[in-house]
Amino acid sequence: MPRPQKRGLFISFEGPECAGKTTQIAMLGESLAKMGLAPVVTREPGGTVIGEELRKIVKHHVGESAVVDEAELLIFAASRAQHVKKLIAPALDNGQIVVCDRYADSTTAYQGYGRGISLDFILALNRFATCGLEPDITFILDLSAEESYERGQRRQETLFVEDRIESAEIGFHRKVRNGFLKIAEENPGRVQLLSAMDAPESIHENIFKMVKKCLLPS
Ligand code: Z5A
Repeated sequence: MPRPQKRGLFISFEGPECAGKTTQIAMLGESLAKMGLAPVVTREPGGTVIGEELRKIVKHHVGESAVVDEAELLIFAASRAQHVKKLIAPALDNGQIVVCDRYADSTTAYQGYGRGISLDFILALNRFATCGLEPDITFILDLSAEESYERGQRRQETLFVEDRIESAEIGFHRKVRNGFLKIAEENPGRVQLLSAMDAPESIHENIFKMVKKCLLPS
């Protein structure tokens, strides 16, 4: 379904669990606020009432009631369809900056490269769910599965909620990481690949520099 030409700026953050997306999004939000800009910060799955309900289903049902791979893919797509039409596209059409914690690349990496579902099918489903809306710029924070696991362990000491996808075996997370690397390689115009092992401040400096370039093209 065609949608009006977007006028705002659409930024997505991607990468494995604990790569620092939340940290970087908060830092970017603060820097943009200092410029007098108020980005719409949102996340997937989630971002709308329906999306947040779907998030609970897909993340926290474990054991016998856990979703099967096919349902998992469709739930992420359903959350995204709702998100694009109800929140992202209207904000962009209104000239706003949208910063999204995960978007369609996560489906390619997790359900495609991780679970092994057909990449062609996922490409078509992503196009359908997003009405073809792609981010202007995507930051992939790259982290090894081992370091992601270590960071997750440290965090779980303070916050424990069972999470079905996070607790998948390390081999799955390695495939996901490689998937993100492949996505970066195949989309050099849109994707910026950054090491998540650098200090948060230094990662932020790079990100902010690139975002400013998009806002104020020379
Ligand atoms: N998923 C999917 O399968 N398919 C899809 O289409 C979509 C999603 C959209 C969403 O989980 C899950 O859904 C996710 C993929 C799947 N599952 N997994 N795995 P989520 O939204 O709850 O969580 P997440 O997206 O994986 O993010 P996270 O775990 O909250 O991590 P993060 O936001 O990237 O990192 P953080 O919270 O900023 O930092 C994590 C920790 O690392 C924290 O203790 C920080 O202090 C530390 N940190 C941050 N930056 C650094 C640096 N630079 N150095 C050292 N330590 C750092």
